[in-house]
Amino acid sequence: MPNLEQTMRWFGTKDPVSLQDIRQSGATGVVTALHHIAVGEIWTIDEIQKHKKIIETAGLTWTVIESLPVHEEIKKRTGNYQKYIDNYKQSLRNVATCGLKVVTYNFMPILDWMRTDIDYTLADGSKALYFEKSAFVAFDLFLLKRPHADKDYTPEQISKAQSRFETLSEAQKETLFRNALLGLPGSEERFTTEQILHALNSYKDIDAQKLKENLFYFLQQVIPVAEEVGLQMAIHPDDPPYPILGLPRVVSTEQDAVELLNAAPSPANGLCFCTGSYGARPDNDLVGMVQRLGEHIHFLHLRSTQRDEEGNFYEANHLEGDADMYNVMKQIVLLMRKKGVSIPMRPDHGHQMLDDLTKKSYPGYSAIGRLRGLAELRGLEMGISKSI
Ligand code: DNO
Repeated sequence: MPNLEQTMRWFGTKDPVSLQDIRQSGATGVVTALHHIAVGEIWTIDEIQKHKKIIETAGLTWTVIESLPVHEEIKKRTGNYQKYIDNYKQSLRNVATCGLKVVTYNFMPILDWMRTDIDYTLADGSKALYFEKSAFVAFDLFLLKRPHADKDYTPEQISKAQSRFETLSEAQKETLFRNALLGLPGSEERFTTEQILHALNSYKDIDAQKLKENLFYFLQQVIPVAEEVGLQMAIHPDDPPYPILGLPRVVSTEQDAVELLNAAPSPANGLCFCTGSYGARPDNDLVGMVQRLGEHIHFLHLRSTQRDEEGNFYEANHLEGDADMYNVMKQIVLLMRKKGVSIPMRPDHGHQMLDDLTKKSYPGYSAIGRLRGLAELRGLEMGISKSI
């Protein structure tokens, strides 16, 4: 009977969580990327092999890439986008040559995930990642001062943001600014105000329709190559799953997923089903999505969020919060049986807890919090699997 392939994310040799630590979590593999290669450049066979060797020497496997990032020119379909697509195709051929199986990527313009607080203290003293709507609007209007940002919010949202902003000390304003412009997970780089405003402006003529067309074009180019070399592409949803900072986001709902799958029909065209990202919207039916889209789920990020009516959410313990993890897992177990294959999974994020609290790690990726998540999810899977 196929079981989940249990993995943990690893950011490479600079990651404070080592491969040995990951091994002790019970994971059999890591998901990782060549973080040192600039976005848009080709991943060479040599570099991929070097990375793979380090992982295998530690007794772990590497079958899932997270991420092979898509260059901004491709998302905008400007400048050298065709060259970057050709490079992407070459990277796909190279990773397949090295025996990798799944390629995770996303199509979020400029920014990846967005949180306003990376140290949100919960009642038990552990710390979680938090997205607070009013703080975010305050960041946009009063710190970033994005031109015409007020058009994107209701008068009520603006006045709430104003009140929230008035409660912040100078130090808290700085932290909010830093959190919001945090670079990609696994990187310590941050945008400056000028850089981000310039980047935002470069999307001024790209609405959701146009971004979708650009995504579909990209898929029609790369999916045939992925299929030919036996790779599975897994697109990660938007996090949070709606437009931010005036940027369109087009991988937020079940309908978005269906459309992108239909744009390039192939067994290679699939999803990274992230229950935390899709689940931050109450209108995404996670259990139904596994039932209906399961055939295309190539990789799983399991995580839950706790939402409120204002649009705030924090990352809950993996088995708590709004995601119905029991029923999601049950559908996944049934899906693997039906397909007769294991699906790779990682516990997505985790709280900073116990010794994590005094150690440095990438936000969301401390060792013990993720270990707790993995342990709970693994137990849930076994319990369900043995009882049905
Ligand atoms: C955050 C991650 C995302 C994800 C990318 C995939 O922790 O889930 O940053 O890696 O969006 O391309």
